[in-house]
Amino acid sequence: MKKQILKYLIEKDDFISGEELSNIFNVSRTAIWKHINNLKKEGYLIESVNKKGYKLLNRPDILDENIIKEDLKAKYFGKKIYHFESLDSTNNYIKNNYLKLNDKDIIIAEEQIKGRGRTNRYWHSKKGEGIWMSIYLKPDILPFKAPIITQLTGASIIKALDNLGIKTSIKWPNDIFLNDKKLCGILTEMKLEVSDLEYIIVGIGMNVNSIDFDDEIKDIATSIKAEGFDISRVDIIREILKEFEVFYLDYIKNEDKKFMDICRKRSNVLGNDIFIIKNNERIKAKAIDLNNDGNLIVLNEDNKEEELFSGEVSIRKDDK
Ligand code: BT5
Repeated sequence: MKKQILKYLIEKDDFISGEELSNIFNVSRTAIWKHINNLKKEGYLIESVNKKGYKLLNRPDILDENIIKEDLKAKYFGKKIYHFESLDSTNNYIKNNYLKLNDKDIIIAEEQIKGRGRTNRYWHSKKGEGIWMSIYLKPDILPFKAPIITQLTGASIIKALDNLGIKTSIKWPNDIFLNDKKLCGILTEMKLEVSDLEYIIVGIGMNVNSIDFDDEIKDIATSIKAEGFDISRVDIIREILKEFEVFYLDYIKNEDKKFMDICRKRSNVLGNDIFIIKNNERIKAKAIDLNNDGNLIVLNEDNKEEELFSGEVSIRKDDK
């Protein structure tokens, strides 16, 4: 009943009287009042005005499965969302529990104690400050077709944020930038069973509400809020799942890679001089293209073309 009342308030988007609600749901006005009070306790901001009734002003930004599902446009992704107050890492959760999970399940944590970036770098993931989320995938594809899913995810995030009025760029292979600072990182991992793909984990870490960053990242990181936008984590997750679903299903079913167009168009490295960091070595090069395998084509110092695979390579845009 509470859920139905909520749905009604969302759709109405205006005042509705207690009497009208009690007629619609065939319960007393006191019962309606109790449900409204419970919704308020859950964090829903509901205005009550004498003679006018109730109006929903704001929904809570809790990453609870039911709240995300309320207005979710994705059909498959988000069907099952596991939401935790705290985890070591959402990617680790999948690694440790994959036998109990199903294809396309989503894991979200309000905080991560040991959030990870590539090569075990620490990923700052404070409570309530961002989206710390992993997607569990069990596609029937060959293992070599999996790494490009990092690019697919990047394109989905760019599109999702476009839909919300935030224009970001992508730093190959796995960073989303907003106003020249890192907003989001993607960590794609996979498990092989002999030579077959057992699963893929797509980990997404996006700073949303953070204002004060730890010293280690304060010069390089930003958040949605720090750049002046007021958008809820729930809305961002809904958009990401919607856009990811379209690109992912097209890729798995038809090998469609139109997401690579977005990665090229919104790349902040193509055409620039960069430094490639590989095994602690720093090599100067110029980024010239991103091919349809998701690999970066660079011109090295001898003017020779080289294809970079995302795996263990980092790039810097300048000599920092
Ligand atoms: C990444 O690695 O950018 C991938 C980050 C993926 C995090 C998600 S959260 C959900 C899921 N569960 C996990 O445990 N991980 C995934 P990489 O390209 O290696 O970048 C790591 C570097 O980014 C660090 O060395 C810092 O310099 C910087 N960094 C760390 N935390 C940051 C943050 N919150 N915002 C911006 N930059 C950060």
